[in-house]
Amino acid sequence: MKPTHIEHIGIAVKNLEESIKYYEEVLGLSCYAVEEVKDQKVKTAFFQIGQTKIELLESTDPEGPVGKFIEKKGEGVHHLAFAVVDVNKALQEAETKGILLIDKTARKGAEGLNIGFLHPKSTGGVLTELCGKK
Ligand code: CMX
Repeated sequence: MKPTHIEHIGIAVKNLEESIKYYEEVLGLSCYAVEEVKDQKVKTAFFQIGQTKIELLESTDPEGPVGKFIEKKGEGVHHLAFAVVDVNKALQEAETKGILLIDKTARKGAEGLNIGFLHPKSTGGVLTELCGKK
């Protein structure tokens, strides 16, 4: 599938507004978008660094993926997202290579991108997202 770059790094936080302060005031980045992704039960904030973004994730539901993660592990790096040309093709390719898929086909994520997740149990403990425009 050969990803072109790291599209974003997802970071689970307890409080979006509080966490944005660190990225803006200490690192000097600026938050260019805040968006709720209802389907994923999160509110997100984005920062751009070169080709890559930082995506802060605050849970909107304790039973959602980020709510459960925070409860179990606390704040921290939640997932790594690779940019691929065609998400559905990349998911199929991963499955044929024995990777357990969370999403069999692409769905819509933040910023209108197509996304699909690979299960951390088959990727060495790293929740992996594939994302792209196609
Ligand atoms: N990174 C690494 N491992 C993780 C993880 C993460 N983010 N989240 C859960 N796990 C691990 C758990 O620790 C657990 O390991 P053990 O069995 O060793 O304890 C295992 O995965 C299964 O976890 P679980 O609690 O039984 O299962 P969950 O119901 O929490 O589901 C997962 C885990 C990854 C399948 C689920 O979080 C998921 O479907 N994630 C994809 C969607 C998502 O994360 N959306 C939020 C971001 C959306 C966005 O970027 O816009």
